[in-house]
Amino acid sequence: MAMSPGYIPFHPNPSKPHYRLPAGAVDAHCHVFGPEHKFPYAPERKYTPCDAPKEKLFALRDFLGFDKNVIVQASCHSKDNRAMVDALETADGKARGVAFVGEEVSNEELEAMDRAGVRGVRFNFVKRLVDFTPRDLLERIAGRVAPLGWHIVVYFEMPDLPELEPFFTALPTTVVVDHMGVPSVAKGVDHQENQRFIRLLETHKNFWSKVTCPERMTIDGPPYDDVVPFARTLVERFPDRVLWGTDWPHPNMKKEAPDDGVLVDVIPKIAPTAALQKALLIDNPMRLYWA
Ligand code: 0GY
Repeated sequence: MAMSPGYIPFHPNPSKPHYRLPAGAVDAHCHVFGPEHKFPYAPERKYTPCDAPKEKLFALRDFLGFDKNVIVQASCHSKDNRAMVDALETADGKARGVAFVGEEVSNEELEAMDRAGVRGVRFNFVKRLVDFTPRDLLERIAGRVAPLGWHIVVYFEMPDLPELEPFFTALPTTVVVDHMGVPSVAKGVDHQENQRFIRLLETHKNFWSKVTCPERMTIDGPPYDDVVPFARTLVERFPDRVLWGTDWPHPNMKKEAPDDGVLVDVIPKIAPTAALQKALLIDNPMRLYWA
């Protein structure tokens, strides 16, 4: 199957970051796509990506200086978690995963995924990526994964937070928000929309945020300085509940594929001290995924 029209493949040769990652750093948000001949894309997908197999992900991990990956199931594979689980099983303990499941998943399947290194499920509320799922169905899934000690990753865009917040705050697990809830850079850090998100983390200690994807929010483009204040605010206020990741292979970018080396160089701007960097890159992901 050909890539979706306009789909931009990942950067062919990212630069070496200037920032040297601490030993043991975790890339806590990335994906594997295909290869399609082995792991076909889901019929209900909203886009067909460029293959981004585990070998490429592991090579990028080593090139950038990361030690481990957290591989998040993306919507183009929908509920078929085989490519992600295969990557976990062949990563020598250096990868954990977040799955996407429906109610039909059996307890045996959940337990097998747990043994492979899955530690969470993702609820995706971004309308261009997935169809609507009734909240009561998601509540039942949450109730089944909670006893495994798994967390729930939520992907939404900030204008939708008021509607989703009551559902989120009733979840019985740790809740990890993808990409800072995708704030509007034009509106600014102090806008009530973003302040509402900060209050959510302040009030609910089970909420974490990934301080990821400046390339999806930036107006000015690389090196993404216009997004830095959003991420830095979260890192400084919630140093023990933030995660960082590349988002490789960067599905559905509109203009250009980001250079992963340039993305890594954002880290010291959003986590300006060695202690914050250690929390963001090592302590937090290790606590959530390898404990
Ligand atoms: C991301 C972002 C995107 C896609 C997916 O599940 C997905 O297909 O996550 C996106 O297009 O915003 O988290 O990598």
